[in-house]
Amino acid sequence: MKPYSYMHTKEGADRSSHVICRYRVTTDLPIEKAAEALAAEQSTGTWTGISTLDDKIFRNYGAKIIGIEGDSVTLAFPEEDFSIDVGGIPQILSVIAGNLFGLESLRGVRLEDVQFPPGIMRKYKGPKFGTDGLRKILDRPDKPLVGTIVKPKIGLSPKDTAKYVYEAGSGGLTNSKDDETLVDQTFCPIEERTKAVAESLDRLAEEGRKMLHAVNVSTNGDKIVSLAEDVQSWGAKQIMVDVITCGFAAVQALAEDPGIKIPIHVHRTMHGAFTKDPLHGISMLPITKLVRMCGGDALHIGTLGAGKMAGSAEGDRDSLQACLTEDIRYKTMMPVCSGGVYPGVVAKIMQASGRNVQIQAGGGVAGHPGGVRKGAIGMSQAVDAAFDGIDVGVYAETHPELKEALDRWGMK
Ligand code: RUB
Ligand code: CA
Repeated sequence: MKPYSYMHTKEGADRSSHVICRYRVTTDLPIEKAAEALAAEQSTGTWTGISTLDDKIFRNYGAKIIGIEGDSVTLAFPEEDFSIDVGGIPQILSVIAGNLFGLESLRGVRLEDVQFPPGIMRKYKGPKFGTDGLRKILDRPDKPLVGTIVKPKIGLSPKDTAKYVYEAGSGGLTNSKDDETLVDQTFCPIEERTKAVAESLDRLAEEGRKMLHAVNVSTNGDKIVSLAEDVQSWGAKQIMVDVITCGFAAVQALAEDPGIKIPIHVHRTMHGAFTKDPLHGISMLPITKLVRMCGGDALHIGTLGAGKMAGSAEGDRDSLQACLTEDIRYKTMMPVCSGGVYPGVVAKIMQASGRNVQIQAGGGVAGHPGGVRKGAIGMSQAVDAAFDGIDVGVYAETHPELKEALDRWGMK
């Protein structure tokens, strides 16, 4: 009755048949002992040697400790530990990001990265639209997409919301979206809002402006797909879902529902509860990989160090790369930079992100001294300038809406 032993697992594992997870571990134990505790908890599921565990089970199904470097521990979980068809992402997470966070012997554990073998990747379809699909709908092949979040998030009626969207589109924005907290409150019922916004989008289209607005369908698991289908039938051209509060399975259910034929914008509200602490929780990188597997078409990844939300530029860059890498079988997913964005930070974001990105601003549009339309013009001008490699300050000299925005908020 041997307890879990590092020596026992050291021989390595074939990456093509294992899920590889890298954890950052903070502990008073020797790091090998901490790695054993992690591997044991997430595979044999107990802390001591047990009579029901034989070498064969251990060899075939036990997590292998394949790397220890400083405070970083890499575990390899055999593919057979996962139950993809029935179980899916909820089951995957309970293995790679489950009870280990609560282990008393570890002061902190952070899941920093995960790599899935082809056998598991094949079971997921990835985005239906992705970056190219969104660009095609918007007829915007090269420039960053530029959007807004309708603000304030409380109190606007469907008519106010539709007016905001029309003004934003008239000012040149390609995207707008509901705030993550707005679903079907009495001040802004979802059916009326969706229909009113659809009219604005149609009017914009008649005027030659293509625009998407993501309607937030975040709700209970038993209702989300039918709500999204309803929203689509009321004229929505894009839906939004809060992935952390609704779950990865909700994103997958929306993406794989044959009736839903519009792109999915994925918000990450609540992620800060486990991404913010560098020593404990889950980094955005695994979240990004899972959202892309499940079929999100666009995902919030942070502002690469430029905006109001905490997040390291380096971590955001990892997520950006995971959205856009062509090394995996799925379509690329649009990275969304949002949170405290205004025209004066656009160049800084684009320097870090490149052109394949959606940049969006709520207050940075609605707070413009000239109103939403001028705010949208100012944001669009900032994107145009940065895209053409022109200094935003210089561009502002001949673009009054941008100048007013820079006068109000400055440059970063
Ligand atoms: C931003 C906003 C979004 C944030 C969330 O509003 O409403 O919820 O983007 O953060 P504003 P993140 O532009 O007025 O700050 O994108 O980092 O998940
Ligand atoms: Ca918000």
